[in-house]
Amino acid sequence: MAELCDHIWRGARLATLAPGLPGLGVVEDGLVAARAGRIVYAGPAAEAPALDAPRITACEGRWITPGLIDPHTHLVFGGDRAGEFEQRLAGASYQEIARAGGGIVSTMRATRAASQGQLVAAALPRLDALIAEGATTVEVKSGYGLTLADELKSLRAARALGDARDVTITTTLLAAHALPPEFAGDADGYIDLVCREIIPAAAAQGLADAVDAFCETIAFTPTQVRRVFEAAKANGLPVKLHAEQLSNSQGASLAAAFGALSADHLEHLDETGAAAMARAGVVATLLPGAFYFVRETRLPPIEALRARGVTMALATDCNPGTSPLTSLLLTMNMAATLFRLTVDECLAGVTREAARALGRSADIGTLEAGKRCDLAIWDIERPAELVYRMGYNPLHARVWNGEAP
Ligand code: DI6
Ligand code: FE
Repeated sequence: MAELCDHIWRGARLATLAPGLPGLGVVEDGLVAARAGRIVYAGPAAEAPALDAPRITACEGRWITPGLIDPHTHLVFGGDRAGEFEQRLAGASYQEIARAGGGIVSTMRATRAASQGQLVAAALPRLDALIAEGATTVEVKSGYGLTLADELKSLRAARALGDARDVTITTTLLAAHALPPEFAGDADGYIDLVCREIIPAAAAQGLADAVDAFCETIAFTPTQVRRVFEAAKANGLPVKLHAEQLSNSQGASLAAAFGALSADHLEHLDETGAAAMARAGVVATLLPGAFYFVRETRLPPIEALRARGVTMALATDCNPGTSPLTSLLLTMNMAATLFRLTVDECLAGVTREAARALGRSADIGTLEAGKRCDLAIWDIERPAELVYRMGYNPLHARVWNGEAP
């Protein structure tokens, strides 16, 4: 007797991304079946068990990939920085803009002034842009509140985004993003607040899935980040790190020592850092949108990462200052064009490896039985089209948690 499912997609070409299969794990005449939001079968139609479902969708040769995953965004913030962008085009430097009250502090002020509902309303169009291109999971960081109340408000706004749309939101507490002006000259005092109050409160209220920090000369030192990581561990939260973006602070090695899920940016990563990441299985999350927008010229050491078997995820880094980007398709194009990633690396970067960067590989990121049925169905002839084109969206349909429109 045929096993009853909720929905079957047949006549599709699959990029399963299943580990163990070469490349994208392509299946030419593929079938995906789902029940109760989970994949029951994904593979060759010829090898499928007897399945039936009240809904059967003929995919007419379209490609199905896992739903896309954006594993690094700062989607929740108040205000915007378009005016600052114009000033920069007119020749103003970051320092001049910051001295005039702009930069990250202006976003902090607008975020503090906004209610949770206003933050949600501001973030929804950004989230919708990601969803429109097949994103089914999006990580959202706090980091523009920089007080206990405003960091928790930002995390609640992030969680509320997941209630407002059919998408999985994972939240990351990034209280150690920048030094708020009221702590000027007392970074250690602010780190005390982060470790003693903000991390424990976010953990106790179940508002954070992970803790992140910005390890940089313009942000926090490795010693301060270590304290943040120790507090995260003490509160049972995994860590990740903005590391080696503008200089080499040995942040990646520090992240590796704490078994971080990922180290992100990495333009200034050295051999020692790459080796430490490889040993600890830390995912390298590359952010080509930030690289592009700040007109960075130093490339992340892709060859060293490949040689050591460090897997690479890709993310938009959507934020108002250095990456106002809400397209994972364009992110893949930038990773290929600017970083010379292959098509297979790009697609794995926004699916299987992005799931690893969130510690969610058991649940999402590939088309495999038992995982959540998050699918992106594309009007394309070959996967390279998803990486090759710029500003064109070939998404045909998106399935989140087995729910098709
Ligand atoms: N890295 C960055 O480039 C941004 N934050 C971070 O951790 C800058 C954020 C901003 O300017 O608003
Ligand atoms: Fe970031």
